[in-house]
Amino acid sequence: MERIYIGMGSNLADPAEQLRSAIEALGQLSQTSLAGVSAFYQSDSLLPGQPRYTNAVAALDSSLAPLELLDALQAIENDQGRERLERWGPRTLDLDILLFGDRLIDEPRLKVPHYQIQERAFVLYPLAELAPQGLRLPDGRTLPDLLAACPFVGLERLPTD
Ligand code: A4P
Ligand code: MG
Repeated sequence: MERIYIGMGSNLADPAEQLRSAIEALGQLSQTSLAGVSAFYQSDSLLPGQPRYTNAVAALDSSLAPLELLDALQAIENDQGRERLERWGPRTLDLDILLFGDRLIDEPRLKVPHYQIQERAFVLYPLAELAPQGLRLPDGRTLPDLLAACPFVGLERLPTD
């Protein structure tokens, strides 16, 4: 079993509902249990002219291999109507593997840690709700280091229900 953190994002077709469906699907993956889910956060798109995003992070404990998990996440994205028209285009659901245990993965289909964790408040703050304070990236940086360098700007934490 390894602890895995998944970044979830949506900016089409009722984003909060997309995230709730994704969480349910993550909870049904084989060899995997859902260990926690952050609050939902809204923020403007990194690309201008797109609808606002809703983002959250989920923690999984899984014995799936990394590429098996990636396949499963892409199947969930497809089930929820994801159409890959353009890179970075608006999407019903995006599931990114942020961290996979303490592994460094550099394969054509999968780079872990996700390449922009450190720049994205909408990833770091929900991650911080779930991860232990002492969490380290494979390169040794801790979560508090990353948070200190990434201000909570433009993020709106939605009330949990
Ligand atoms: N891939 C490589 N590494 C990974 C990984 N760690 N997790 C490959 C998941 N996939 C990984 O992804 C393209 C390919 O990346 C996959 O086929 C997989 O083999 P994709 O999801 O099809 O394409 P994408 O999402 O358009 O690209 P990318 O680079 O994942 O975009 P991002 O970085 O997710 O950016 N603004 C706000 N506020 N919130 C957002 O969530 N997201 C984006 C999209 C832009 N602006 C945003 C947000
Ligand atoms: Mg993606």
